[in-house]
Amino acid sequence: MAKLSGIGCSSKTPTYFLGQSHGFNSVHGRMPSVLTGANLANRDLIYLGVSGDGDSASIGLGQFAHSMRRGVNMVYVVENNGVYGLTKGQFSATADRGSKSKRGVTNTDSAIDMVGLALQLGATFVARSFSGDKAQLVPLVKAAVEHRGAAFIDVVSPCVAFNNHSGSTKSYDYVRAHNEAVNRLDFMPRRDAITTDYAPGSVTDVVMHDGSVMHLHKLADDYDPSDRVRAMNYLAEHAARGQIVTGLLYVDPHADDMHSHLGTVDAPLNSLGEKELCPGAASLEKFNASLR
Ligand SMILES: Cc1ncc(C[n+]2csc(CCOP(=O)(O)OP(=O)(O)O)c2C)c(N)n1
Ligand SMILES: [Mg+2]
Repeated sequence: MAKLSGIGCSSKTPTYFLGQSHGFNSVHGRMPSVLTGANLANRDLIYLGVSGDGDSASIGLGQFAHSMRRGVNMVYVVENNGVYGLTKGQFSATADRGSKSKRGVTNTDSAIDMVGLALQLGATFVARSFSGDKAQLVPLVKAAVEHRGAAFIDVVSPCVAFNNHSGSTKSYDYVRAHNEAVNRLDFMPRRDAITTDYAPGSVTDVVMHDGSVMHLHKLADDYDPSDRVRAMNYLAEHAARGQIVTGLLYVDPHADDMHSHLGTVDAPLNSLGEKELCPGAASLEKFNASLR
């Protein structure tokens, strides 16, 4: 397991768990490129990137975008509180227009919806949840770990110090009042016997690469998590009504990751020796000839 992060209260999270894992606390907004490099060198690790809304939607927006479109095999978690918590509560790029800071200042800029961006950029597993809803969030994280490709989870995480007051749209009270869950997820690892017992139409099963199964309990009848374009519309329609859509919003169970796009060898690149890396003049000649 390799856990990587940027800078912020959120990016401190990997310090608090998985003490035996590889860890890298990178520069502000640079987690995605450091993670991409590590993943290229050693594809045999589980990659977990933890970031904040400032780290990923402001200084690191470009890095976030390219890790999504390249399909880097990772779980990318943004702890989204709508503020730069560590530097004492300035509005971040995900703060809703019209929401108020703790000091009463109104935010006049449009908000970036990271879920909308991830969908548009080609992420193959896109979800949103709430730090106050463990029952929804934990299976989403488990399923994201088993997904092969870029898995993005936007976790609305109220900042109790700077953004949990009545003018905030990222407070516990506001999110509880406006949360629209599209589905509930059970995650069944492959080692378990899989038995199903459900009323037809109320559950959708998604089989992952390794054979594990996601049971999706539909809460919104009109919601189809396999349709990227409809997911984008659904998100936009509900955002216009002030609703925060949560759950597994999009998944492509047949997704591929960056290594398969690039056609790299199965062995981690950091394990290749001189023989594989310098195959000799004859191989070079053959390769050059193929380009002439
Ligand atoms: C290059 C650089 N610019 C600015 C900063 C100052 N800085 C530290 S954390 C931060 C924002 C963090 O916001 P977010 O990612 O939302 O994390 P939170 O603390 O809210 O979890 C900023 C601007 C920095 N550390 N490095
Ligand atoms: Mg933040």
